[in-house]
Amino acid sequence: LKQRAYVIWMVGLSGSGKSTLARALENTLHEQGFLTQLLDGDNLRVGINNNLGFSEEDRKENIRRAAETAKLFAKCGVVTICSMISPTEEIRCMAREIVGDRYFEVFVSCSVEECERRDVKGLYAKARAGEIKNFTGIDSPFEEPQTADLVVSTDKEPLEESHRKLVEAVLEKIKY
Ligand code: GGZ
Repeated sequence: LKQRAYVIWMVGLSGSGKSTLARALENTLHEQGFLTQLLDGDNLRVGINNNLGFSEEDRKENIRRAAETAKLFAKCGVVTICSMISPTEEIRCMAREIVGDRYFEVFVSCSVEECERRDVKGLYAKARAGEIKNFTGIDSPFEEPQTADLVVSTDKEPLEESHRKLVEAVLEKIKY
């Protein structure tokens, strides 16, 4: 297999564009013949993480399982893309420790205001109305990553530009 099995850990608010970028990254890597696996918080919460909510403890357990799963995929040579809010430094530190030296963190930066303006799924409106509690960026903390390996700003540049930067940085890591 001509690839280094990195774990690409995408961090960002709901609506920041991380899942969109993760899917686009996976498509581009596929086109170039790389073997990939996408782990998305939203999807994992339907399956292996279906007993978890959004308390601090549950988010931690959510990330722990995602990181352990990513580690297994990476062990068999698969480039693994994880798209999880991963809201705190503590949580990201844990992910980094579990995955090890092939952890590559991408901060998908976008202001809460812009995410709320987009409100693709109507979740911010529900959070404002108090229908969803502990919503990240509204009444649950989001600590911006200070040590990400790459930052892309979806509220300052077109998505194609973020995608281009992401692909470039990832290819540099995974290509032999
Ligand atoms: C944050 C929530 C919440 C709360 C439901 N807080 O944009 P989405 O809708 O499709 O994806 C978000 C997803 C976040 O799950 P993660 O596993 O990535 O979160 S974490 O890393 O913090 O464990 C969002 C939806 O779940 N969602 N309720 N209260 N996001």
